[in-house]
Order: sequence, then structure tokens, then C-alpha cells
Amino acid sequence: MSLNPAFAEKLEERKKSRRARPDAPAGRAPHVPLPRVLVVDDETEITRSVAAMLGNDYEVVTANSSDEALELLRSISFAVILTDQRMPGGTGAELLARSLDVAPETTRILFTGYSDISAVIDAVNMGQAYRYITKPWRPDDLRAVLSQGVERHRLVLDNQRLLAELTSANDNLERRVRERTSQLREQNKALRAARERIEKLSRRDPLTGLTNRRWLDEVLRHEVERAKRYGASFSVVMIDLDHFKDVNDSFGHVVGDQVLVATAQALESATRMTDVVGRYGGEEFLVLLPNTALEQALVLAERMRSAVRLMPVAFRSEPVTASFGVAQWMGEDTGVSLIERADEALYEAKSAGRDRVEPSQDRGVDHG
Ligand code: GH3
Ligand code: MG
Ligand code: MG
Repeated sequence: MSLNPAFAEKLEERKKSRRARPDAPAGRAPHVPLPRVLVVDDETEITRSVAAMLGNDYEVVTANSSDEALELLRSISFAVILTDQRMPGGTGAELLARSLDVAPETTRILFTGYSDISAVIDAVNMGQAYRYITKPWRPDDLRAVLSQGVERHRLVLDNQRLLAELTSANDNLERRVRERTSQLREQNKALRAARERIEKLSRRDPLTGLTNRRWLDEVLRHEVERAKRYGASFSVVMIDLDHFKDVNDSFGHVVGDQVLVATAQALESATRMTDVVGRYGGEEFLVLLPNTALEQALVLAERMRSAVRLMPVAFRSEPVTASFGVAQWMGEDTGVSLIERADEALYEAKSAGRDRVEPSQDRGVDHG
């Protein structure tokens, strides 16, 4: 908004007169501006005398009506507005109220006569007046009130600046916390994936990819507990390749390893999703069959035996075979005793000529 030329001229005049004044305060750093005060009174005599009285310490701008005062307030900022209450065309209290929108930070002070208590109340309520001064005032009182008003204005501005700084610092902090949180979330995700990979690897036999011995023992313990608690049937099959030493001796360890890998695949292809096929030792495998009774386990073992026998063997004419010992969990079995019984059955299969399936002789109450 541009300044009315008449006001602009007035402002310019004031500046000039201040600059030209020989008694301008000495020693004050020229770049520190004087606090700007707007004095509003319809009587030019009064504005002039106030300006003269305060001119050394303040940049005094005067207005002779509410409209003129509002236009000035819109154009430039003032530390303090000092207005008379009684003016034609609007009271000082009204002016102060209207100035709230235009200059919210400016300190508002009212001049009144002694009888104008209701005007003071209006000014305080509607115009958020900071102080009032009764006419006629003593110069020292006016100076004191004005300097408090300027100080209040300075504090308001300081508070606003501080608040803005704090808000921006807070925004900054919140942004950094958000960034850090999402970084941490990403890192956690990567960490979890890595941990899962490691855990998976720690359960696997590196050569065959089957469940390793350590994890077989875990699953076995778990399945024995489950069988105990729920009375579910549970069987195991112990498997050992026949004359495997000969394969190694005749064709080397690399071929031996290939046979172990092929055996693992054959065993897995013959079992179900819920069965756990593991490498128990060198050329020994253990298959855990949850919810499986002996008869069914024997059928599965037969299927595995055929699968091993049918493995394509390029290095010699005879097939590779394996022997199988099968045992079903019984009420008094621990994991160890169950494996021992499967081992005994396997030994029977070996003694009986290999490439065969033998059930544990100790068949328990169910299978008497
Ligand atoms: P049997 O029919 O009585 O079981 O005879 P076998 O020759 O299979 O039995 P033995 O226990 O005498 O030999 C097992 C062989 O398995 C000996 C060992 O060299 C071999 N072996 C064990 N682990 C591995 C392995 O990881 N890789 C290879 N290539 N050979 C292995
Ligand atoms: Mg062996
Ligand atoms: Mg063997």
C-alpha cells in the first residue's frame, strides 16, 4: 500500500527536522534507530508539543485524525501509538481497537480526561490498551509510560523472534527424528533379513542343503514333546548308504559327495512337506515323520529305498543302495531311545543283506 502523498511529505519533513536538529543526541550510534512513536490528537497544538517534548529520544510521527493514524500504521511500524480519546470522527478507544489488525505488536496508550473512565475501560477491553494517561500529564509521567510501552513492544518482538526460532528448530529436530527413524527402520529390516538368512544357514547341511544334525536334534525334541502331550503318532527312519566306502575308494571323494547330494534329493522327493529329511552324519540320514504310525512309515521308507536305488549312477553299472531302520515313538521313548531303536533296526537291515527296510523289533503296546 502506498502512502498518501500528504503523509509522506509530513514524514519526510519530520525526518529532515530530526536530522537538522542541532541538539540531536550525541554519541548515539547512527545506525541504531530511535523508537518510533505515533501521536494522535485532533489538536495540532498538542501533537506539536508532545513531539517537541519527546523528539530527542523518539522518532515522533503525528496524526490529527483516526483515519490518518490508521493509514500511517498500515504503512510503517510503530513501537507505540499514543492517542487522544476525544476526536471528531471516532474515539481513541475505537482507533486502538481498529489498530489491532493493522499493527498487533504496537503498544497502545490512551490520553483521557479525568472524567473518561468508561473510555479507558473501552480502550482496555476493545483496544487492548496497555496504559492510559490522564490529561493534563506531567512530562516525566508521559516519558515513563512511553519508555515502558517501548520496552513492552521490544519484548513482544523478541518473543515473536524467539518463538519463530524455536518453531524452526523444532521443525528441524522433528524432520531429523523422522529421517533417523526411517533409517533405523530400514536398518532393522536389513538386520532381520540377515538374521533370518543366518538362522536358515545354521540349520542347513552345507553339502546337501538338508536339515543338519543340530537342527534335527531340535526338531526331534520338539516332536517327542508333541507326541507326549497330544498322543500323536510319530516315527523316524535312520538311513545309511550301503558300501559307501567302496564308492569313495574306487571313484574318489568328489564322486562320493555327488552321491550324497543325489541321495538327499531322492529322499526329499519321496517324502511329504511335513516330513523333515536331515543329514545325521557322514553318509547317514535321518527322516522325521510327524503324525505317522509305523505301518505308514514303513511304506514311506520303502518308497525312499526305491528312490535311492533308482538314482542315475554314471560311474559304475550297479546302483547305489541304502539300508533303512524304522521306529515309531512309544510312551516311554526319549529322543535318544527312539533313535537307538531305529539304529538297531538299521543294523538288522545291514545284517540281513542291505538295500532293505527293517522295523524296530520293539514295536510297543500298539503294535505288540
Ligand atoms: P556299510 O554298508 O556297512 O554302511 O558300509 P559303508 O562303507 O557305507 O560304511 P563305513 O562306515 O565303513 O563307511 C562310510 C564311508 O562314508 C566312509 C567315509 O569315507 C564316507 N563318508 C562319510 N562322510 C562323507 C562325506 O561327506 N563325503 C564323502 N565323499 N564321503 C563320506
Ligand atoms: Mg555309516
Ligand atoms: Mg554305510
